[in-house]
Amino acid sequence: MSPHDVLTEAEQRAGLDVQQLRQLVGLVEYDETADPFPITGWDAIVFVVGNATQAAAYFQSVWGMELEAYAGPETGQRDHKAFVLRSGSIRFVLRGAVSPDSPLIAHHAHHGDGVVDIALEVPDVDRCIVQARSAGATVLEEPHDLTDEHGTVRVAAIAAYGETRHTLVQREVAGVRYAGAYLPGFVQAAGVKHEEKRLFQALDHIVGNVELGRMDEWVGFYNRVMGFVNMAEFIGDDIATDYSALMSKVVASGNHRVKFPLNEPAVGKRKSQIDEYLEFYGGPGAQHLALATGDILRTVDVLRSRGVEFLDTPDAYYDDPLLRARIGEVRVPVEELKKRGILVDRDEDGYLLQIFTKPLGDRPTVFFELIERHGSLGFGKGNFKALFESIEREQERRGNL
Ligand code: TYF
Ligand code: FE
Repeated sequence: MSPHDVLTEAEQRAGLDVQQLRQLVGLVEYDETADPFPITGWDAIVFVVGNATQAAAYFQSVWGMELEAYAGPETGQRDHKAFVLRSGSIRFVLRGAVSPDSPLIAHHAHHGDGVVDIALEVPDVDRCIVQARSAGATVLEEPHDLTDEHGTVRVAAIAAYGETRHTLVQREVAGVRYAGAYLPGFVQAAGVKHEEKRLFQALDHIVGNVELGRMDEWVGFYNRVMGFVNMAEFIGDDIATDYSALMSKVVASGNHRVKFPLNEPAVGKRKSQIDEYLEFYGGPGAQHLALATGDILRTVDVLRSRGVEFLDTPDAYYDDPLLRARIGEVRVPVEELKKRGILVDRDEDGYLLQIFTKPLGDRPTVFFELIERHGSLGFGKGNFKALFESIEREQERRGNL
């Protein structure tokens, strides 16, 4: 087994193997001996929300996630509640203020519900911080141990775009793996089980929105600090001015386990969807999380039946004879995709199915994508036009175009 075939703790718990992951999120081979910042994979996505108690219920009952750990006043953490939810190898942590003095209140007042931390599991936190510092990253937390009766986890944190951070989590210290539920201070918890079969099993990518003219700086940040490589898929000037009103480049960890498309607004005829985000989030932040599923049809049906709203796709998208020529054979009749508004794209490696939700909270900021990959390593380039037109219709309905 090569070192980059090592699974994260969350992936192991989910019972996933590397072959399944390869298919779900499109992994590639790479030379890990030259990696200056080795990453095992995603550790957790941490959200600050206005009401973590209710958000935890929403993600369980609607998105079928399972509650696995908790910290709050009952466990000695008086400031805020934190619920740890899981679906497959994806771990969400939802934090909401309890104390009126909690620093989370100012964060939430500024940004609304959003992602504060994209935490990554790494084999060696100290090595990552030496590399990050020498590459000019802002170290927010020096490496330190967190310990409880279940063992020790070593963590540190570096700053990313806006008020987003990357906590680096080393779950094996001095040869011993941490055995607790999530991190020291959390207790194991269980909620009502809503789902026999999980609705999504892995995290594919997280998109960051940054200010006008700063996309290349952030691409450089991930290149320099984390040794991420640039992927071929990008939205340049040409596409931007025609219809997308954004520019985008994608960086990825060596084996593509962690992928970060980075968007900036493009100056166009109308107000960019990225400007709308920046205005309502109050600065740069995480825009969408792409959740990988092996059965996007069923997942969309279940989520719709529970009230999740997706962006619409006009019939013309499916009735275009060029679509059939472009996508070739896919695993279901196009009619089934049309019924649900699922988009399809093909490239030289295979195809993918994808669909986007409307914003999840009150502000037009964070949303989810569902993605089912069949060999394609891309992001749905062939769908950008239809997708961005649909996003703009929603923007217009909100009066922000
Ligand atoms: O992640 C991606 O690149 C695709 C397409 O604002 C996309 O999901 C890009 C930018 C955007 C919405 C979707
Ligand atoms: Fe995406």
